Amino acid sequence: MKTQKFFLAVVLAVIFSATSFAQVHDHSKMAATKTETIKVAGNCESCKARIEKAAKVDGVSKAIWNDKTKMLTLVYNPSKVKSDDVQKAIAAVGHDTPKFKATEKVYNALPGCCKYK
Ligand SMILES: [Cu+2]
Repeated sequence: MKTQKFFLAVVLAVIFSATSFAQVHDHSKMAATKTETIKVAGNCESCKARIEKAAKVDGVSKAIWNDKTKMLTLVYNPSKVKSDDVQKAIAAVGHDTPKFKATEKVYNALPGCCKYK
């Protein structure tokens, strides 16, 4: 009985480590890119340029903001950059995202046409 339990524990340990290894392996294989759409507040063409420029941080391969839908399409490498970091960078130049808000100081410094509040 004791040996049986021990054997079972060994089998389980082997299965567990094999599964976690497989997961790690899979993860590195699919770490290519992730596409996400994020709502970003803004108005015009200069907002678009500002948002897209701010969103192009290291690890972001594509950032396209639509001034009609206010949606930013983001293609990025999740192993290099997090969506939150991109949203922080966008908020830092004056544009609100669902998670991060622009500071009043930065917002007030935006040109008149870009005041979205
Ligand atoms: Cu604008």
